[in-house]
Amino acid sequence: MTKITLSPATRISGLLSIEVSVGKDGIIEDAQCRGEQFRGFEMMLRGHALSDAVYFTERICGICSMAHGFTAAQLVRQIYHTNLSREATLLQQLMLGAEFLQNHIRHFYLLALPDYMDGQFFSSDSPQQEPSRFSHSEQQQLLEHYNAAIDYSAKCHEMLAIFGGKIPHQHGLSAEGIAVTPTADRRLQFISLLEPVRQFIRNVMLPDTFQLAETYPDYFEIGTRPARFISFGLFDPRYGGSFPSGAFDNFNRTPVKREEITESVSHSWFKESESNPIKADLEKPGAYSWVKAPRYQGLAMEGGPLARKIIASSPGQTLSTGTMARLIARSEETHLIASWMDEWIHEIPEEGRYIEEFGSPLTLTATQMNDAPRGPLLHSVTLKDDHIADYNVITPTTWNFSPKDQQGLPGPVEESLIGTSLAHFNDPPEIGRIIRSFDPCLSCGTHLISIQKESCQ
Ligand code: NFE
Repeated sequence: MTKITLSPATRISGLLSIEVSVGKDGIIEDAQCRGEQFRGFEMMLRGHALSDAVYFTERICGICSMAHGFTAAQLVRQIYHTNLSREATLLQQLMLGAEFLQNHIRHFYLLALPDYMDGQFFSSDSPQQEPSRFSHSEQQQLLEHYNAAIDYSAKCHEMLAIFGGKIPHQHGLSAEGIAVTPTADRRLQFISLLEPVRQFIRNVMLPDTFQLAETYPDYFEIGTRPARFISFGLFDPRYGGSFPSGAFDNFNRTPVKREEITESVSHSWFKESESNPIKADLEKPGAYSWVKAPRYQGLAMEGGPLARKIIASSPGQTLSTGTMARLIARSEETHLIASWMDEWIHEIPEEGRYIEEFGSPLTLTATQMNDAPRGPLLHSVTLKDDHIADYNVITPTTWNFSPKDQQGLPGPVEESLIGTSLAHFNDPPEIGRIIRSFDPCLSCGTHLISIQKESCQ
């Protein structure tokens, strides 16, 4: 058995190490995803006013701060039993949509694509892995698109900042609605950024994704795992395009039930105790990650664009769960979301109800679940004396990059690695390609939360 360690895994967000054990036949027999970053946002929130949740949780991460703010804002509205108007909802969705476009464009070109190109295109002293299957001129063109993608993903952040005030950590978003009025000039500014981004996605990113899939068709079979997916749903179905929520196991799609979600810390650096907050334990035997292991009905579920695509499609369709299927689903989703955004921005009136007023809190606990770019995101809160007593976050990367659970069952990325046949032991390209297809964000993945089920409800 040979051990191969990638530490730190590069071209991802946050600190991650991967260790695989490879048999003599070159097949990965075991894998460990190690989240090596600890952040305790839930601890910081204790004792704060509920309205702080939006602004604190936005700061969990610089690339999905809108997803956290959007989810926290919905959570706060649950506590006050308040809904936003159609126009305010669409405006918040436009901001969230811009974040999805920014993440997905940047992921495809800057994080995933270099895995399939020759290293010398990026650095003259880059170690040579296996040679790219793309010709020199194809790679030159992809490099041009790589450079263009930097500008297009920046335009997406500019879009978000029009109504958010700034990005990351937009302060135009609040639980009550949007603090920036959608004047005609702001809407025009938004449209003038969205239109070239849409064209880039349609005319460049989608064709490049399909060209990659044609050049590396074996990656439909590399990085596969059992077809188990979860989505909490994305965007309000009453107002146009959206993805449904659902749990998908063995070709069977069922509604998601909060009470079926559990978290194991058996292989995480946390004490196995019922105390709240739970305590770190770096000496714990068998532990290898700061990430915990969420499970749905006891099973490891994958979240993200492929999950949303499969859960949204009609049952019985053939599906690949491999590396290339994840990349294609992400690019297709980028195209779809950009076209929904084009409809929404044209429906936004200048005069509308963009801010709600809150009375007194009407409940003391709430859970909000909706999808972020990388998959299912859950925020839950318990209030005491008008302040936060307990706040919990379970992020997409916690699902995808979870370590083994108390049954010893691996997390989704570990499942995708196990069984993979490596062409070279020395610097195998398969491992990086598989893990990056999930678009890891370990800044989001590691949190300290309670293992007491009742405090999450
Ligand atoms: Ni830091 Fe995030 C997304 C969230 S990932 S990027 O998408 O929530 O766990």
